Amino acid sequence: MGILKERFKAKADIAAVEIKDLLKEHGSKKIGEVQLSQVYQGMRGITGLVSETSLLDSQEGIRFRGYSIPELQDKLPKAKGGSEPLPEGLFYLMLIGELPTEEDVAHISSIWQRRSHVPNHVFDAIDALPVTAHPMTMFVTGIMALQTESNFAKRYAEGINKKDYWEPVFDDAMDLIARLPRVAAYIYRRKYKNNQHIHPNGLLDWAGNLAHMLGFEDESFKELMRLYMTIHADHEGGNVSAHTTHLVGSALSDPYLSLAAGMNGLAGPLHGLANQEVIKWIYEMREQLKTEKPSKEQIGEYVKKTLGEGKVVPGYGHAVLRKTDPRFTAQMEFGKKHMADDPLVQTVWNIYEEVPPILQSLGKIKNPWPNVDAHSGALLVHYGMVEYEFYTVLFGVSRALGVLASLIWDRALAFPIERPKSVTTALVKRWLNGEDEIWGD
Ligand code: CMX
Repeated sequence: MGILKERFKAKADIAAVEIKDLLKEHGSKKIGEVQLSQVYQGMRGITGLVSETSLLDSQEGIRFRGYSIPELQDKLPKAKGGSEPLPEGLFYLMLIGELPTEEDVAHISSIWQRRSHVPNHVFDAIDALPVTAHPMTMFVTGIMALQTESNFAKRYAEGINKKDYWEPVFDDAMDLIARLPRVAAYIYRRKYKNNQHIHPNGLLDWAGNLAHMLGFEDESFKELMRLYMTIHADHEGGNVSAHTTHLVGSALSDPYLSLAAGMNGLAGPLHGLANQEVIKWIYEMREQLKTEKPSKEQIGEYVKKTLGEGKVVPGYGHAVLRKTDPRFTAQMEFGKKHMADDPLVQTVWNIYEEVPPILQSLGKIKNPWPNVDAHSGALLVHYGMVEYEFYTVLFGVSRALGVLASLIWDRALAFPIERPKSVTTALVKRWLNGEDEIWGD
């Protein structure tokens, strides 16, 4: 067993005993009451999941194992000469629960380099799709084609002891994370760069190598990728991509099947696809207004037009957050440092001034503030990555870090198959009339 695996196993054994004791003593304690409106409206606010890797506070935003994004930027190891955190370090933190040393991070970089080989049939599967296919369709196809490599699926077929499930899940997670940058870069270069692919550079860190294979050698783009891959990685357990990965994994579907399911959820416009929608929306605004840099008044009018057409303003609002997303702020800081004069980035900042009061004035939107997707595209465009349909793939590569670290924990803690109870409206009506009961199991 490798060092990382051993360390994880030691932590997981302690946690499993703690949880067992905790449930023995407090298992029947009530966490809260569920309202009928929550049952109908997306289970908002119902605590029903355990996800060890991060926790979201509605006011403060995300904390990964207790650390905020600015704290991660301060405390996680950096690339040589760089100032942004290496995502390898965040993965270590999410998996082990402690800050990594430089050596731990170098160890993960080298494991991921070693395991990054993508078999040819994966590229063939992607190539079988028309080049017009959406990059997220290609990405999920690539992940599904990689499933032939699943250690968990093989070991399960051989009859693995359930106590050992976590181990091949750990191996699959590491393999998958190692291979995703190559799959993502292949999709980008196939669709947008004439099928001219770039070999990996084994000397680079995971995110730096992704930037390199995409075709961006600028050191500050590599820094952006390190930041991007860190801040998009996890957002506790209830968001669609994390919850789906966890749910599908609970059926003992292997990590490839589980991640592909989660990525299909990320591809929805109310979730990860919002990052492409933001840039598309700004481009359309600029085209309609015939200006590269719309004024604040023009932006305000355009927002009202969007709302009037029954559409959402992409990049704004959140199911849990009630303040500006710290992931937005981290990207804004990056923008100020590297490209303060960029007209598109400035437009994003002007939108940030204009949109919240308008959304607030509608009276129904719980959070008028920007989320992570409001900013990310403008930074990518600055470096020349203008192909916005690709953006959600980048989100997905990063999100794999969090959801796969969680999946390893799920199996180590022997979480059972997920199966909440559903009801029909007919039953709800009978229950309201006192003619029937709504059972909890
Ligand atoms: N623009 C217009 N209307 C919005 C809105 C926005 N940005 N955000 C919320 N609303 C509307 C909702 O559609 C809902 O309208 P109806 O009552 O007519 O159905 C109402 O305001 C109340 O919604 P809410 O409780 O404030 O928000 P939800 O928890 O239901 O939804 C989210 C959260 C993110 C789906 C929603 O804010 C939204 O659609 N935002 C735009 C898309 C987006 O940026 N998604 C990315 C989120 C981050 C991520 O996962 O990557």
